[in-house]
Parts: sequence; C-alpha cells; structure tokens
Amino acid sequence: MTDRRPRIFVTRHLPTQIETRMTTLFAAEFNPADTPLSSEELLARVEGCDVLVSSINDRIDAALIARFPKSLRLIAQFGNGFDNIDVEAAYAAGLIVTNTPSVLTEDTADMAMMLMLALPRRLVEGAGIIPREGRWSGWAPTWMLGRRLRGKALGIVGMGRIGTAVAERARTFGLNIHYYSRDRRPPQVEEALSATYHDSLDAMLPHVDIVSLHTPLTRSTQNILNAERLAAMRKDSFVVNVSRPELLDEQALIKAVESGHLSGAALDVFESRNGIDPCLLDLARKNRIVLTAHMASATLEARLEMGETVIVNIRAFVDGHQPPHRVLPENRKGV
Ligand code: 8YV
Repeated sequence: MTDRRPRIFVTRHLPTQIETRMTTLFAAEFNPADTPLSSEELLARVEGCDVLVSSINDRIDAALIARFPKSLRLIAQFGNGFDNIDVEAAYAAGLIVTNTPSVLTEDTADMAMMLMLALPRRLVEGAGIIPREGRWSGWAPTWMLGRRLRGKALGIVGMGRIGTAVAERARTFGLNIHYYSRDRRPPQVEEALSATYHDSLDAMLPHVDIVSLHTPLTRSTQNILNAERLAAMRKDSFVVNVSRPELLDEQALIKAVESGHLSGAALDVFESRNGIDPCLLDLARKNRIVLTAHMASATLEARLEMGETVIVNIRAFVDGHQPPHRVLPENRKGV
C-alpha cells in the first residue's frame, strides 16, 4: 500500500521522542550523520518531500529555493531565529515558512543572565582554578575580586519576548533597565520593569554598563553594534550576546577589549564559519571574554517544545490550516 502521509525531511538529529512522534505522523526521513548538509546534499534529500524541517546551520538562500522540488511547500524551521532562510525568496516561490517562537524564551533569558553574572564575578576563571591546579592555597581578602552587578545599568537591544524576560530577571538582580527597540513597549510594561526607553541605540549607549543583544538578525540589525558604537560605550562596560554573531563587529569588539576600553564580553554566539578568531580565543583563555558554545536554548525542555511546535506547524499546514507560527517577509507583515 502506498504511504500517503506527508513526506518530511529533517536536517538534524532531534530528541528521540520528537523523532519517534514524527515517524508516527509523517513519512519522515532524518540525517543520521547529524552534521550540516551542503546545498547539494540538502537538495538530494528533499527530493519528493512536502516539508523540510530546517535549523540554523542550513543556509536556505534564493538560489537554493529556486532549485527546490515542486513538491516542497513548507519550510518548518526548528528554531526561533530564521535568518538562515531567505524568507522573501521563499514567499515569492509560494513556500510557507514557520518557526518555533516562545518556547525557548525563558531558557535563553536565563543564559543571558548567567553570562551577565559570569563575567564580572569571574565565574569561568574561578571554576577552572581548582580542577586545573588540583589544589587550593585558600581564601584571602583580595582573592578573585570581581565587580558587583547590583546598581549597574543594563541596556537591552530589542525588547521583544527574550529581551523582556531578560529585563525581568535583571530587575531582580538590582540592575537598572534601559532599552532600545524598534517598537516602544506600553507604559505599563515600562513601569513594571522600571525601564527607560531610548529612541536610538546611540542615545542609550552612554547610559549603560552592559549591552545585551536580543534583536533578530535582519538587514537593518546586521552590525548594529559596530566599531563606532563599541567606542561610544562607557569605559569598563561589557557586551553580552546570545542572539546572532552578525549583530556586532567582532573585530572591533576584540580591539575594544584588548585596548581595555571594554572590560570584556560574554558571547554565546560568535563567528565560526571559517574557524574561531585566534584573538577571540586568546582573550577567552585570558578570561577577558567568556565564550559559550551556542547553548542559550539548549535545554531538553526547550528542544522538546521546539520539536512539538514544529509538529504542530506541519500538522496545521497539511490539514489545510494556517500554521500557528508562520513567518512572513518584513514587507508582507500586517498585509
Ligand atoms: C537554537 C537559536 O538552538 O532558535 C534560535 O534562534 O538561536 C538557537 O538557540 C537554534 O536556532 C536551533 O535551530
């Protein structure tokens, strides 16, 4: 008997429960190697499929979209961000794109908060000493002095779901909240967070000790924290980035930390396509920068809920409904 279930191809290994459920609902194919696929490999795998389940490492640009088989109608991204997909080209080709928002908000905000604490309190450095030395000479009054977080000013770039969740946490740690966002939040939200709005990033930077990036990567946010803006940051301030590496000028950041203008940076995302910059690694080894391995949303709970959301999007679509988490090109929003 022919299998009439929707054919899906999933580019990366997902939690077993999710793969099992997908196998029950769909004629699902996976990538057992769990390594990013080249465009040619991806094209070969989606042949005859209705749905592609993609993730951040899959570069789905206009050229690739133009070569997708006619059968493919939905790109269901496993992820909140979808900057790896040319959404405009997909829209023009009649392809629906969906993502998995909300379910990774809290975990990502936890990570931003963790990094915000880790840098001034020298967490990574301190946690490395005893295992590395195998002994400890004991406490001393001037041992491992860090800097206090309470009372500092945090500048949030992008007060969406994740930015707001970070602000809520940061308030509890005694930080004063400033933000710059495309859309100003309603007065009751600002009041609840005691948040000060700035109508430009340039206006916010001189007021804050920490800049945390929570804006999606788009044409207008690419390199938003450029060399000039990094130079305009307060002396001894620092940057936290759990969003996308392209939001900041990594070379300028390295220089700003090396020169001592910034006290450091905590990055969960960084340029790594052609290998991680040796200067960045050097600063991390010197504990001037904290580097974590894109793990802000890496909890089992988030991955399961992301998988569930992908399934819901696919099911709604194949049942003829509008998938709940459709993403549209910028110029089609609200149309
Ligand atoms: C995910 C992320 O782990 O969802 C996002 O936008 O950046 C990540 O934290 C990744 O996208 C999975 O595809």
